[in-house]
Amino acid sequence: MVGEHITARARVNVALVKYWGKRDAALNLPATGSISLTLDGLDVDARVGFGAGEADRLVIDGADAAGSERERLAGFLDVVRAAAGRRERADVATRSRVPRAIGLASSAAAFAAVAVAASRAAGLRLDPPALSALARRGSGSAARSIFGGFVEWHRGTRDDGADSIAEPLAPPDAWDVGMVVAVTSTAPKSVSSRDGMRRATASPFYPVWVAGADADLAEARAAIAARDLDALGLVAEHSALKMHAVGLAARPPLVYWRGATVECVHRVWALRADGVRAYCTIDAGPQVKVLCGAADADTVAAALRTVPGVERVLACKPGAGAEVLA
Ligand code: 2P0
Repeated sequence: MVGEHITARARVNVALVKYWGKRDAALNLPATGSISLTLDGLDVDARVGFGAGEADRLVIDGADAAGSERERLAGFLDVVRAAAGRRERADVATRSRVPRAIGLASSAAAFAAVAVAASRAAGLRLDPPALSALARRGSGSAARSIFGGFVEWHRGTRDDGADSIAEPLAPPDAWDVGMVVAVTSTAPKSVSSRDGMRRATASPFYPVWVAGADADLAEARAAIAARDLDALGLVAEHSALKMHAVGLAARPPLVYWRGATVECVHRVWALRADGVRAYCTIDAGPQVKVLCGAADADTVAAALRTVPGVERVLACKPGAGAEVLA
């Protein structure tokens, strides 16, 4: 018998205090907590059902999943099946509205959407914290995309990861901020986040990175509670630059930036000198993401478009958490 199909939607998130390193790679348990903003408009829909048959049917953006992508998704479905005590094959189709060319990883949105749809299709009724713990098994940052707006993912201390879950800090409509993304390269990245994190762990700066996380988290949490954009922006820039410093000092080194990446950072700092409250963050790739007041997003986007090497600029608003569509 083929069970009911469920469709769910989840959105990408951008970390303001970064997740960069694991205390358990199998369970995706982070070495530090992190804080992010979920974005509107960049989402993934996942339709999942369980039923009779031999092999999982896994379709990503209209094409059969293959290689490591298939392995990772099938492995995640095994986690759902084990939790639900089911053995049927899965029927999964995901559709991404995160343009591949913009270099914003959609795995957080994808695994959050699959976690919501697959758990429900398998007969589990999980609350948002449990969904967050489940999504984390697919991709660490997916734990945060279960919730909308500003979100904190806790490191947790338990070996089984039960307390390494995200929680909302402020809903998407609580604060009028924007995030402007400057795309500086659409080439596939040379080192995946997963491999980059592994390499960063051996950097001589890694212990310093881990030791500073709690202070950064406290600063960001307080800034969000006070709706203090300057305080949040400053700690976000600090966290991102420290994350990249860890990689620069690794052997072999990890350099995600292109020339235009650095030029965008300088452009944002020049805007700040002119009184525009805008702050950079950079993930495991060459794009620059700029946190600003919603009213300044057009000014920031226009400035970034003038930076040589910037291919595309995208302005986003805070987005909602993962949801069941049908
Ligand atoms: C973050 N990144 O906090 C950090 C900053 C990239 C740079 O989370 O191995 O795809 O699946 O847990 O979640 C990207 O890493 O890695 C990421 P896995 P994930 O957003």
